Amino acid sequence: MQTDTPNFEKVQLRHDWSVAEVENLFNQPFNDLMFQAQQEHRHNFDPNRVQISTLLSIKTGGCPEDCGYCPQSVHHDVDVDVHALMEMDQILNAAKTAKTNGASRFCMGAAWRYPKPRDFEKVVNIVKEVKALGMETCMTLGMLNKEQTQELKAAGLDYYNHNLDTSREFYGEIITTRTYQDRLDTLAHVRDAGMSVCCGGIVGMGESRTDRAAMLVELANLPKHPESVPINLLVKVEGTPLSEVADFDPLEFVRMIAVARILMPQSWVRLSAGRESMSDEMQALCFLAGANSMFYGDQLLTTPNPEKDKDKALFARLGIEPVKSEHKDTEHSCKGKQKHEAVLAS
Ligand code: SAM
Ligand code: DTB
Ligand code: SF4
Repeated sequence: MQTDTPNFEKVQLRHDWSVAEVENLFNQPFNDLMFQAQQEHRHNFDPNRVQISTLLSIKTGGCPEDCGYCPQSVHHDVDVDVHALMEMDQILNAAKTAKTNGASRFCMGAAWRYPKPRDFEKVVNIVKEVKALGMETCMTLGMLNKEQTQELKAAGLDYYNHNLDTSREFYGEIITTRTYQDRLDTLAHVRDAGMSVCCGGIVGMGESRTDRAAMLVELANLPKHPESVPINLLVKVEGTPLSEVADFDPLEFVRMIAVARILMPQSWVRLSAGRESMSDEMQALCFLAGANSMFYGDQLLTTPNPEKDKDKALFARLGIEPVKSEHKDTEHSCKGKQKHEAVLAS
């Protein structure tokens, strides 16, 4: 039997993990970790359904922040196609195409430290129009204050993406222009405004396993688990300070997914950036470990994502089908079940 939406039981989700305890999860034999993660996954979700989002960079490059991984920072010498905030028509056309292609959520990213008032006004209108197409909306615009989160919520924004990126301890090695607390403050505003939180991080930046455990602890110990947890594998872009970091062990990446699933059993764990460098077999292990969301479409923000045909073939090989809508109403319960309608179009 297949169901589109998870049937969450009212279980007590934990928010009191210690780093040592989570390191012990990581340190288990691979097969034991996978078994535990798969049990959690099956208990909460249909293991053969993956939620599909499409990304669009609505404002690219020229960002004043100095995030070491990011091709869009003015601090790095990367050749990106810099452009100001896109016109409404262009954005709506991209959203319609994404919908036709089977995406249930349209995620829009802007390379800002925070949105300035004139841009913010435009962004609010963009949310209203995309929402009117019948899609879930997600935005990632940098830091927001309380009033901005309330306005976005009123406009119909479903999700806000704002990543912690790494552990508190390693953060200063990667970003110096804003603090960990700045990130947490924006996340609290988003939560208080009643939007769903999309928050995760990046692995493969030279951090330790302890850092990875500590980042997951930060996420799981938030007052409420983020509804969506993107786990990005660093895309090494020439011209960024992290372009020469050693390749990351694929099985350690799978462990990261599995531990995220165990800590946040009712969250959508997103296999995010970095799929272009992953084999089908590695992605299959990620789905087995509990990943159940991903970006679909040839482009992430500035870097490539696997071609749509390649992902369609992967889904066919694995017998995976896309989720149309999550219909998740609270952290602990999800009552809505709906007929599966989504298909992947090329
Ligand atoms: N400027 C906003 C912000 O930082 O919140 C939104 C856009 S930013 C590009 C969104 C996220 O993309 C980052 O937090 C980071 O996790 C991810 N990201 C950026 N560059 C990446 C890369 N080269 N590899 C993997 N993930 C990356
Ligand atoms: C997230 O965690 N990953 C996405 C989305 N949220 C906005 C972005 C990935 C960006 C990868 C590098 C690029 O394409 O510029
Ligand atoms: Fe700017 Fe976001 Fe890139 Fe950092 S990750 S440089 S804030 S666009």
